[in-house]
Amino acid sequence: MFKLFIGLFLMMSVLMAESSLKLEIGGMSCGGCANGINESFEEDLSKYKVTVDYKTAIMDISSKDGSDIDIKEVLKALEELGFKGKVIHNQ
Ligand SMILES: [Cu+2]
Repeated sequence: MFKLFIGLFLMMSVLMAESSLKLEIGGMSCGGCANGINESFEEDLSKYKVTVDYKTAIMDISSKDGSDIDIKEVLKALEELGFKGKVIHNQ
């Protein structure tokens, strides 16, 4: 039983490690907000390729070198800019 748990945990860890993600962004009030997020990531987190669409409130993010995205780091960066990110899709 214990081994099953460990197995499931390892499987989940693998599934949760993603090199590209979609997030829903809360708190944007205009297209400038989306641009601000894009620019901020280009400056401070340029290891990620980021596209933010104000109309859909969706952010696409992928790591340029294919490594796993540090989701905590991404959510923290968004929070510091005044936005709330929520992962909506893993692929
Ligand atoms: Cu704005």
